[in-house]
Amino acid sequence: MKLSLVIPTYNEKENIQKLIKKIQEEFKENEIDGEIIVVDDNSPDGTGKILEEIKNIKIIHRKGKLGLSSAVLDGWKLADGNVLGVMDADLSHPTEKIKELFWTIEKGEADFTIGSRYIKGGKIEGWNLKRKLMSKSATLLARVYTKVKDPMTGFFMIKRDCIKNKEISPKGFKILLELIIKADYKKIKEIPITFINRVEGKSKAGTKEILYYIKNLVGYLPYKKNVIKEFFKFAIVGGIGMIINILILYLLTEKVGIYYMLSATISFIVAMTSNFVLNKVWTFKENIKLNAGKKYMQFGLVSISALIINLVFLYLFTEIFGIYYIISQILAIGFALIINFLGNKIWTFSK
Ligand SMILES: Nc1nc2c(ncn2[C@@H]2O[C@H](COP(=O)(O)OP(=O)(O)OP(=O)(O)O)[C@@H](O)[C@H]2O)c(=O)[nH]1
Ligand SMILES: [Mg+2]
Repeated sequence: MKLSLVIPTYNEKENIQKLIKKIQEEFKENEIDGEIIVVDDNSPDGTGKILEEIKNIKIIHRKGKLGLSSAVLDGWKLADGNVLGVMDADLSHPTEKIKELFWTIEKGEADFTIGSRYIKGGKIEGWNLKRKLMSKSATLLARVYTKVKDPMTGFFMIKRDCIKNKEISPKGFKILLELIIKADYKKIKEIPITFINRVEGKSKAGTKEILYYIKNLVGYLPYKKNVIKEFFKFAIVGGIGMIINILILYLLTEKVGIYYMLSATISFIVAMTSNFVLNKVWTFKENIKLNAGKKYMQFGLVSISALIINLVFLYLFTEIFGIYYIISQILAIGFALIINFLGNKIWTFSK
């Protein structure tokens, strides 16, 4: 098999020569049939000029900063290999892992390999807390669509056949998640890597990328109909829970004669338990016995958080925006439902 490794660059003059040298050495030492394709977006720092002096690489010069994802795709268009890869130019990704990602595909163990920072053995060096938190939140949100632990990494390889005739066109930085959602692959494998924060040059990731990311996430919904289905099932279960809650409250208070505050507590617990069971076996199709105790606790915590969010929104809409409280509550329930669903999908029922 042949590997075509794309390196997108924007202002990477301090890094690019060193990186290419390292990759070429890796190819040689490990007898990898590989080519390097650098896609430069007319970097103001002159990266493009430096590239012209390097031997044995393909170069694409684009007019201006057209974005990371499209740079990767343009690079792959020029690729000869049947395995397509990508790697950042800033020396953040370990070149010594190239062989492992490639060989795993060559040996047929997977058709999609990912250099992962978030599986056992992987790590990130040099990020501050804010950066870590941002990355973690984005990764958590992606769990709605995939069980891959690091769908945000910029270091991965995929067999060319997997994306044949697929329309791949993400805006912004995160092309990997789009491939995970749209490509045709049988097996994906995450390989641990140590990510080292760039030493030279500036980061190009910013607020704009966050907005693109959220837009992309919403745009993937039609490709993941099961998520929409789960959401509606979750909402139905919530509705059933509400009926159970009111019914038991009525029966215990009126027929059994229990003090209504106590029957409200009992009915809340019964409804939550029935919601839990229904969501576990029906919405998320899990075996009822799988980690039932732990998951019940998680479900309870998410439910209570959702209730608090509901109340906060109810207050905000009513007091700050002056909306009639019944309308506020309808809106607030909608928000709380989404949070409740996401919390349980991402956390309670993620495995
Ligand atoms: N061709 C091209 N390359 C880009 C563009 N934006 C980013 N890159 C390259 O894509 C890779 C990843 O960008 P980085 O800025 O390192 O993003 P990051 O790794 O999320 O953030 P830092 O490591 O903190 O810099 C680097 O090799 C950049 O040079 C772009 O618009 N066009
Ligand atoms: Mg980087």
